[in-house]
Amino acid sequence: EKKRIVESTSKPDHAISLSSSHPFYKEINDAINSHLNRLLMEPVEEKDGWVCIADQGDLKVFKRELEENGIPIDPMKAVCTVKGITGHEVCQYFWAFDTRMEWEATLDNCHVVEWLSDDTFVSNNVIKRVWPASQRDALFWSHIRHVSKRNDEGPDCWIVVNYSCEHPECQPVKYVRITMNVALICETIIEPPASGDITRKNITCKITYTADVNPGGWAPASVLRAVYKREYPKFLRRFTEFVVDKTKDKPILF
Ligand code: 18C
Repeated sequence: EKKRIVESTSKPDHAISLSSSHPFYKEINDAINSHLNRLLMEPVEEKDGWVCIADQGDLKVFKRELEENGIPIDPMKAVCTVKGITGHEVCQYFWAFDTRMEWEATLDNCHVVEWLSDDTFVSNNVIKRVWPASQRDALFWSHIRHVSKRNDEGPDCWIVVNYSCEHPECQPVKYVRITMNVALICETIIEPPASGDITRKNITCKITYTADVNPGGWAPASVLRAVYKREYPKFLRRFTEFVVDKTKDKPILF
């Protein structure tokens, strides 16, 4: 049985995992599976309309230009390799609500609307306004999961999905509501030392990030595309540096 806590910033007492009778249960499992399948089926590279908009070696961002009724909804994909952190750590910090404002540079504020279980909550992000467009917000469930190897080829990974939803306690009355389907998927590569324990020097995290965002109403395409081109690489750099910094003196969370 879920317990409802409004405006909470820390994890309250709630069910360990989401009940199969919860209205979001199927949607969450479907979204996780479709992201994992997509990751296995489609390598992140420049083909089929995908173009690289940032190449910094260890960090690459791709987009595919797409419009719906004149509104740009370009899907974004990024790959990033970072030494010294695990996929579990990266996903834990991407999902954790209490530290979101420490790495999110494009938000005015955010709050938890409802905790659904130990691994899932609904939150509201209010995004900084970009002139001349109206201010936006987003309402989404956020779910974290460890996925064990499905077979010999399949990856062992951690995944977080942030997926737009509705909630009676957070109606879209004040801002234009964006909708999104965002996933962060991480694999950990371990190169064991010849002798001794595994340290942070022996681990590398391979991150795949995908974002399908609909800005929810008119937005000037050229401004939006320029903001994305600047902000997505910045977000990945800033966020992964944040995780490196937060974990450097902590035991490795495998
Ligand atoms: O995935 C990220 N964060 C998650 C946790 O918060 C979550 C959020 C995803 C929202 C993603 C997209 C927002 C798009 C907003 C469109 C706004 C339209 C404005 C009209 C412009 C003409 O999953 C990390 C997300 C990293 C997002 C990078 C792109 C964000 C663009 C936001 C625009 C606001 C920029 C303000 C810049 C001011 C900087 C000082």
